[in-house]
Amino acid sequence: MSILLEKALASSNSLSDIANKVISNTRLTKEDALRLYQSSDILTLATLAEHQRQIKAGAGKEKYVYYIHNMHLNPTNFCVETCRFCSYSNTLSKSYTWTVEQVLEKARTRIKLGINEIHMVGGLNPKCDINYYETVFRTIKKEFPQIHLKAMTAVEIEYLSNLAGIGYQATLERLIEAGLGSMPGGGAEMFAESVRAKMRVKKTPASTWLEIHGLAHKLGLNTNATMLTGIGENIENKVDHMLLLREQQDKSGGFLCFIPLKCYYDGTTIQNEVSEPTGYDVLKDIAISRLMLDNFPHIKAYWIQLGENLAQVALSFGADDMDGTIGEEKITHAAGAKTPLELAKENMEYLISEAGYIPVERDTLYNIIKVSKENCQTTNVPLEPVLA
Ligand code: V47
Ligand code: SF4
Repeated sequence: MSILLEKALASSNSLSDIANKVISNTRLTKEDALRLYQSSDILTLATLAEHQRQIKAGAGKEKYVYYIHNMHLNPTNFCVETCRFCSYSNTLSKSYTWTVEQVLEKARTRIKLGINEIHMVGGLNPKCDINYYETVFRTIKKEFPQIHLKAMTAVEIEYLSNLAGIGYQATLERLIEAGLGSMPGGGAEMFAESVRAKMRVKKTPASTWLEIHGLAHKLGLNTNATMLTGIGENIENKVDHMLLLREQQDKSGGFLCFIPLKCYYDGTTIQNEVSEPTGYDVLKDIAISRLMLDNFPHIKAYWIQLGENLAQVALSFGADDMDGTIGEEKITHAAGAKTPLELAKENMEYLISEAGYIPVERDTLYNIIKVSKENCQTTNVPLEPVLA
């Protein structure tokens, strides 16, 4: 047992009862999570989360940190919803909607560079109905059968179902038939109704978001889950959000990864009504989610929103995934993120190994593609421009 873990267990430590639960693999309660959020003993929290990360990783993989060579692809930014934190969506006059051929052209450029996943999400646009997405998926899969399509949030599934007048399960079945491989975790925002009301989130309440993920799991799809912070929530809202996800995972078991997100405010009017998460808050979200979501295999430090430096630190707070190379991020950059739009694989490996972990390139379902050598001599390389 490490010295830090022994210190966490010492009876003088105010979190020692929680530390004992973590070591003995006893599920943490809502009260435990609230105490962890209220505590300023961030190093004990990190120690416990790192311990849990290692247990989940399995023997021989304790130091593995995953990343994926992927692209984000957003076919439309027109959206019928008006969530107050969103700077990505636009009204008709300022919006874009790509044709199937334009989507394919974007995909081709990146697929040539060796990506193996397309992460595709977009606004809720009546022009992009289920027929549009079926055609998009089929066209991509016909030309590139090896590419994994991680696409459609539960919010989009709800919208497409309503447009087509069919059930969620029928919508999912049609999209799976067309090539959908898994679903990302977006659109969960904060499940608490009080926060949603303030942020004017009318779409997909918690029960519907969870129902759609449960159905996807039943149909054999893996999915992810997110939680958007910095939108006027309190710590109880965050803990309740995690508890709902943990309960759903107990029932349906198909979540692969949890991603705490952090709001950016450019182009929104909410700055003065909410408190912006600090670095401390972000690290607590990562660590506490690792401890509370004991049935989730992976916790992601999304470098686009955390920044590369904080994402590196998050690896010592329970995160075991740094997401991907991405290609061209639009949603957070529309709201003022200053991180690069993309990172080369070498940069991802550099960040991970500099933080003391072993970079592992993975596919969407966490099958290992390449394990870097333990002391890999990676360097931070400048990116070649790829977009025309
Ligand atoms: O659902 C919207 C959030 C999400 C803002 O599943 C904002 O692997 C910050 O879900 N500032 C999309 N965030 C991103 C997402 C995601 C990202 C990476 C990996 C995965 C995965 C999922 O971004 C939206 C919404 O919650 N968002 N506006 C904003 N101003
Ligand atoms: Fe539309 Fe999603 Fe933006 Fe809400 S967060 S306005 S649903 S694109």
